Amino acid sequence: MLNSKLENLISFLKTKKILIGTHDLVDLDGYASCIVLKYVLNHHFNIHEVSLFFTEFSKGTSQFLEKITKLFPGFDFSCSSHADLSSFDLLLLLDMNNLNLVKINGKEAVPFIYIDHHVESESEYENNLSSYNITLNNYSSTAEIIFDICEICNIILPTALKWLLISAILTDSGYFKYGNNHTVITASKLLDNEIDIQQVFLLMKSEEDISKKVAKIKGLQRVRLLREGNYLIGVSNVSNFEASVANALLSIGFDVSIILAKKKAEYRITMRATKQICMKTGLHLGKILGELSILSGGNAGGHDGAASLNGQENQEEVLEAIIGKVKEIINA
Ligand SMILES: [Mn+2]
Repeated sequence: MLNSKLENLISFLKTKKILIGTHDLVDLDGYASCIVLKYVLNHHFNIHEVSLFFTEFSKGTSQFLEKITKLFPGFDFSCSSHADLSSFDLLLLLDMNNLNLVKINGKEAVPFIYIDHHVESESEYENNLSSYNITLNNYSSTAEIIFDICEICNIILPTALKWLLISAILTDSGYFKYGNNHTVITASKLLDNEIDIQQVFLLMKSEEDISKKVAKIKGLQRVRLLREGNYLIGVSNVSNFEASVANALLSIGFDVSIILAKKKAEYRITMRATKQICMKTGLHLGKILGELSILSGGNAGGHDGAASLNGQENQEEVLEAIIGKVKEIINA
């Protein structure tokens, strides 16, 4: 399927002026996928009017970039954070499937295409050229899709780009915890003599922020334990680092974690579930939050074991509905 989609997409892109971008708080998967796709379009398909655009980087991405730039001093990892959309024909949006997640002025006016691995979003936009979208939710990262594109086209990537892809795959798959066979096989193809996995681990190790540690501890102090048979659900709240808190709850023994974080004008609910509970019960957090996003007046997205929702309204109702839905599924 990727083969035929790719052929159509490439012939459509041939004559276009393209801007490649990803969601805000750029993570490694979004960053690596954009950089490598630009390389592929430039070097393999001779499409040269391609620019990159990134908004704010996540802390992890910034730390990683600092280190990888030192490792490959000759390689240009830089990118622009300003883009005048009026000079482009098309936006290629990677690692996202909801236009709201990208912060570019005037984005509504430009035709766009997604390349992504998340569950397809409910929202439809007039300017999405949906027949060209490549959305494969059986992939654990967009980087794997981009690598498959390289393989289909027999492209040999420079070592620095392989570093980016392997790092992106490791982050998004939670070091294979959320991955599948394809994830491991792709990683093994990327690891050649020039890349040592221990060196990659070292580069990806980030210094843990003291405020993140405090958030995790507070999240644990406030946790509400709900027991459903042999399953444990943890509900808590923090102001920041909700994803880390959600992960921390799983690591101490909860099967499902639900973390509420109140932001300025909105609230965010972040959830995690173990692979085991998802496989045994059919629990799919991305679907649950997707269904409740209308009630929240916001948007949601994610996978079976990891998902989040940004809402403006009905915070308590949404939270209770999530808990109810999780109980219903795991008791069915
Ligand atoms: Mn991703």
